[in-house]
Amino acid sequence: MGVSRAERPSDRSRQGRGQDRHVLQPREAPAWSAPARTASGDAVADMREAILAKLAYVIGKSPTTARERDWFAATALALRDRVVDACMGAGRTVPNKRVYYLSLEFLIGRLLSDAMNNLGLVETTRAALAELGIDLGTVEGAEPDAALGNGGLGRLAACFMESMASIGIPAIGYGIRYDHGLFRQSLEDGWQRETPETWLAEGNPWEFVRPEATYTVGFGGHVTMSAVSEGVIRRQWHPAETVRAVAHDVPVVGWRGAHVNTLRLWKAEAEAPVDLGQFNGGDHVGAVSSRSRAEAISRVLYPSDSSMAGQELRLRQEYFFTSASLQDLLRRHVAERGDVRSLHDHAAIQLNDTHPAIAVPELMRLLLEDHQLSWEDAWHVTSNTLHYTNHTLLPEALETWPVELMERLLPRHMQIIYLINWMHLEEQGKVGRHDAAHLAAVSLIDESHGRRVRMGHLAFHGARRVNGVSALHTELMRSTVFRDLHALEPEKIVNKTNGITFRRWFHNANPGLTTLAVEAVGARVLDDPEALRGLEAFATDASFVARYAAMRGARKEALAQIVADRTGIDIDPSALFDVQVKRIHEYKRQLLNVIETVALYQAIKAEPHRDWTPRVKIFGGKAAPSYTQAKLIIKLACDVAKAVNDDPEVAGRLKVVFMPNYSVSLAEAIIPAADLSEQISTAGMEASGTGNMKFALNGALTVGTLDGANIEIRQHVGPENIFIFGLDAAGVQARMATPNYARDAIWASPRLAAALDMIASGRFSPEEPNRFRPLVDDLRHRDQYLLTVDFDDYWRVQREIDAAWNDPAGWWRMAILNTARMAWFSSDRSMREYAEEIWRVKLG
Ligand code: 26W
Repeated sequence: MGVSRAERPSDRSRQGRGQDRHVLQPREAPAWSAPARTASGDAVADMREAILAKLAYVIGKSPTTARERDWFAATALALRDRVVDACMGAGRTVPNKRVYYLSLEFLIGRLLSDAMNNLGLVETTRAALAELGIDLGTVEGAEPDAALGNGGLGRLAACFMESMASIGIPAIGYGIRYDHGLFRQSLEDGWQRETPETWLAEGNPWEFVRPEATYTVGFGGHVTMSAVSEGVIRRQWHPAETVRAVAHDVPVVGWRGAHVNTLRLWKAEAEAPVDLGQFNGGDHVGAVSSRSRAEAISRVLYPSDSSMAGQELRLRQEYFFTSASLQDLLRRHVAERGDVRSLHDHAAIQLNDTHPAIAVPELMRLLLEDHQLSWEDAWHVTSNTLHYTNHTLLPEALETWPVELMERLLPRHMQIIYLINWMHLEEQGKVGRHDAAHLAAVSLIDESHGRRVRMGHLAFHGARRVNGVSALHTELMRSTVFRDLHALEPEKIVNKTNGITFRRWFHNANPGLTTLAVEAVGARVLDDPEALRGLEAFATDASFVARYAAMRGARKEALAQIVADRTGIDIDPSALFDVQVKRIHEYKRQLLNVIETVALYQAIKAEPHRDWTPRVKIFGGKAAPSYTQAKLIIKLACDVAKAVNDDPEVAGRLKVVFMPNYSVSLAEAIIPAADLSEQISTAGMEASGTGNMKFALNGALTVGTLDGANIEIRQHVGPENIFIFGLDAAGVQARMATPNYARDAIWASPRLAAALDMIASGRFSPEEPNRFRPLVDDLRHRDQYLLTVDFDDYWRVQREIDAAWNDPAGWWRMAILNTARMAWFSSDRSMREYAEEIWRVKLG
């Protein structure tokens, strides 16, 4: 065992590594973690000895030589043993039906506090470490985030995994064990720089490697035909290249340790580490090149969640994990049930967006070729087992793959897709739909710009149920992208509004607020979020309000410290913290927020003596590395921040911060400290949003458009407790059809015109006056996302918010009512709905 290199603090700070280590919630003992206070001496001693044993015998360190990271690994390994105990204790009976959640992304974050909290071991672990002179918060901070996802879709998958384990849905999540998760973002003079993320650099104490669960995945090659009997032809694929998929299992423990599920992540390995023939022939480089080609598949997460890049490696990733997962679940099914024909009775497969949509032809292929089913039987099983969730309707994000690429990489799948499509179009003929426009609209192949496979259509056609992620989004699926397919099968599309796990986003992220809730309405609230409703009675209770406000104040002070550490900017915790954190995308309209900031800056400078409500605008989020416009928006936010923060005339009224390297851990520190949550996407474009739910649950008030789940949040918290502005989805559609809407909107709004002029003038970029022209020119001439149209109403509602802030009793009442009324947005509720209405699976 090697002795680890001594840590060099100077290196760490230079690379910006380890900077997330201090993203921590205050970890005062929460009164509600019951075993905690009563953590018996025995339990603490057992935990202490378990940690010491891991430190010595697995890490090979003594308490005197152990670094923070070693203490983390030892603690995680000790906790993992308890997870295994919980798993074994739950019995090893075969469930009647399992859910398989296939997702190219799982944006997990840290697991230690999740595991401790769900096992009721927070206080035991804290006490055990304290006896060793170690602070639990420091140990938690040493865990790297597992950032195996980009944003909403990946984080949703992580919330769903935790909820399924908590409510007892037997499930296995399948994904890729990327060596490098989402890139690390730094800001160099306001410009985003990306560096590789290295979460596995010191191993992953949570995972179990399962070499016995290894499958072969093929690529390329050709297909042969052979006559089996009169009129029966079998086709066989002979791949040119094969890659091994090796399972790595992360246990997912549910609330109170009642259930443990598995997240199975595939690592790509070469069939042979070196080609010995080539090696002995002297071609040493060639001998290892097939290895690098194979291993490249699980090397890195694609960092775009907004546009479809169409690169071959991405398709290889999609097929790699889908094939391995289907082979694995088929093997398990046959071992448990004997007959593959009953797969749909015992397995429900959920495709998280179209990224695993190749499952449609792959499951067909495996059933036809490995299990010798007839086409009809294979299609019956496939189309009753698969289900598909759509997460976006933005045209540039809808996956399509060139037929030419599919034929080269997956020739057998392309044949199967052709046959599925042929039968699908034949069906249309049988019901009298011969018109070319209709057939072109429902075809799985888009012939309009080169020939491409429409993965959304493929997933839709192959699935038993298709769902959207908010009421509005589901309605728009029916009326836009899937209109023609929906007309053929009107029962197929159902809505399943997203949710968030309250264990991470309430109990763990906000122990102070959770304690208040427990004190007010009882410990039942930990198991049944509907009990939060009882907080309504406290919304005007002076003593409760004071404690709620004090709790928020403490989190704002903690965030102010993090902001100062990371950016050098001092912010005043008594100001209104106005937060927009999420991926940077034009449709999310961070630019609208920045322009409103500029307009506010101008207004304060014009009337410096008015009683302006002190505000801190906090931004955070990553731009896809190739998304030039998004990167320019980050730069603008940083340049505006510099000008505003340096201007003594607005000091004490306005500050602007762009927090670098937004992550799950940073979200856990920011969200409980927010007063205002910005959810301002162009109506019709944000499928759901889930950050919106996290903020509202933690008592931030929302300023938002009638988009995605904002609409349902308004229904639950009440229209008087949320700030809505702007056009609705129908209004957006109508306005887009009118010519020159941007020019007219700017003409009608001197305030907007002045803000745009100031940005275009180079006021924020004197060293490069034209830097932001592309942003302003786009708004003046195109404005695809209707910023100009919504600006005045956004300004109006922001001033309404200023006024509301100046009535503290009213503000806190609204905040508390938000917390009290958000229970429905628990991902436990989402998962129960999927279980009953999509998967038809019983809770364990
Ligand atoms: C092919 C490139 C690509 C990659 C990922 C395109 C699109 C995606 C995702 C589907 C984008 C995504 O994360 N969508 C988000 O899903 C969340 C969970 O349902 C929703 O809350 C967000 O509104 C939606 O943008």
